[in-house]
Amino acid sequence: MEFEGKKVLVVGLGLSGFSAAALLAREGARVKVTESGDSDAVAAKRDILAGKGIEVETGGHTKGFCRGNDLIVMSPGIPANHPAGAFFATKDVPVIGELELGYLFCQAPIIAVTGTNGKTTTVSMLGKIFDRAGRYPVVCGNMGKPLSGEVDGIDRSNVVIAEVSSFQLETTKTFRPRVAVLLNVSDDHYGRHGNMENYKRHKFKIFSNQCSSDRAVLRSDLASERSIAGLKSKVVFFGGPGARYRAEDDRVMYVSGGKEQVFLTSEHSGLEGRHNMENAACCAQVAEIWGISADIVRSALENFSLPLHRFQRLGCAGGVFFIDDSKATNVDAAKRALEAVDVPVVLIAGGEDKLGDYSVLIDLAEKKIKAMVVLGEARRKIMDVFSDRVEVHEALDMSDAVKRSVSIAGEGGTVMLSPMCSSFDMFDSYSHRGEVFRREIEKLCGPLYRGIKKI
Ligand code: UMA
Repeated sequence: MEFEGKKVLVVGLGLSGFSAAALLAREGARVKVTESGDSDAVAAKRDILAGKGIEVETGGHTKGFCRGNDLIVMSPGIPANHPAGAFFATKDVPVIGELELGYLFCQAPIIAVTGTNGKTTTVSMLGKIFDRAGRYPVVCGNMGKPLSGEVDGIDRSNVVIAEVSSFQLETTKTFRPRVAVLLNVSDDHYGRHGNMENYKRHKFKIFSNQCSSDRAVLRSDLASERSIAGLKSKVVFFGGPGARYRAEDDRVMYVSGGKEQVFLTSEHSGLEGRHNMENAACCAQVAEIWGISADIVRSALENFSLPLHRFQRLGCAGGVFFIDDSKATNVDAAKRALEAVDVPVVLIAGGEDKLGDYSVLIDLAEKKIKAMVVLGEARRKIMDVFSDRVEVHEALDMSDAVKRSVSIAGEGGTVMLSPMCSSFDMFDSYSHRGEVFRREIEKLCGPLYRGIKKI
């Protein structure tokens, strides 16, 4: 696509909109940006873009500003059917998302990873493996680094390892990863996609432009999905029975020389929980497709540090152990965390409801939860679901939640934040929520020491 002289409107001035606008301006497009917010952060970005000759509208989207374009580039957080869409687009004006824009300028092959949970962990692991193998990976995407902001520094010697979300996939057109991974699909983002069918449709879009020389890598339990029959790429499964790399409790098994052997253990990698073994199995499969040896994969994953706020053992303070799993923004993620603990914990949960089905956790909760402390918008809903079977307490805020949890957990007990909900009702992001959790612990109990107990 030629951008020189094209009139392009970028909608939203978050991370994606900023990177997209800057890239378009460098390519000679006549860029305008429209943004509903007017915070200091927005003003700072507006000033930088103004210096590049980009016109920015803040504090709302107006028809006059938004009309008359050759192309619209949407930020992923803004749905394609946004009420102001009529201002942005008419039926003759193409609409793409920031991921598609980045893809159009990307010279390197792409390995793209989507799924409800485990995306950031998996791209981080792949980044380490590809780095160890000397393949110059660029890890980017939904984990906080838009592809359009990276493409300038990428050439054919690199491999892009992109985390992609259903929001980003909604507005792709030609995006074609050489290897596309679907880690798992469970209840999430119903506020945006409406139901499971739509959500899955967007996830499966990751494969839609692949050719027969490309690979689709999916978790084994997705084998019965009808959409698989229509994929043009070669399909490879990981994780479950029959797969070359499968997860089994705290290890990854693989078939080599006709025999099944241990590939990786929790002890070697420091990874805990079956879900992380599945992520590691997926990485081993992707690395094999790229011709990277098993020894390199194993050495890259030795003592692997998970990204922050993902089942992160914070340590011990005031005799209580703490786990920060603030990234568990849906029910399935919290389920995986509860499966990974082997003593009952005091669970801090709640936040902005994502319309998931909390009741699927009831049986597990009876075994793994000593008590629950709930906060945020979803607290009453969660309380209604669990209170017949588990002790549940309501908290006003994170400070109150930490105080109540510590007193219930007692000496030697464990408190885990694994909220099952997004953070936006009370915090800026899941990482902000995790940071406040840690701060409140240290305020109440003193400094955290690395825990010595295996929970
Ligand atoms: N805005 C408008 N009009 C509206 C609504 C919003 O102008 O009607 C503005 C907001 O005021 C804000 C901007 O749009 O300034 C936000 O755009 P955005 O929500 O697309 O956010 P970005 O900062 O561009 O971040 C996005 C991803 N966010 C979402 O998809 C919601 C980030 O993923 C990602 O890291 C980033 O691009 C870089 O690729 C976050 C996320 O929560 C972590 N993702 C979801 C998830 O992982 O579950 C999908």
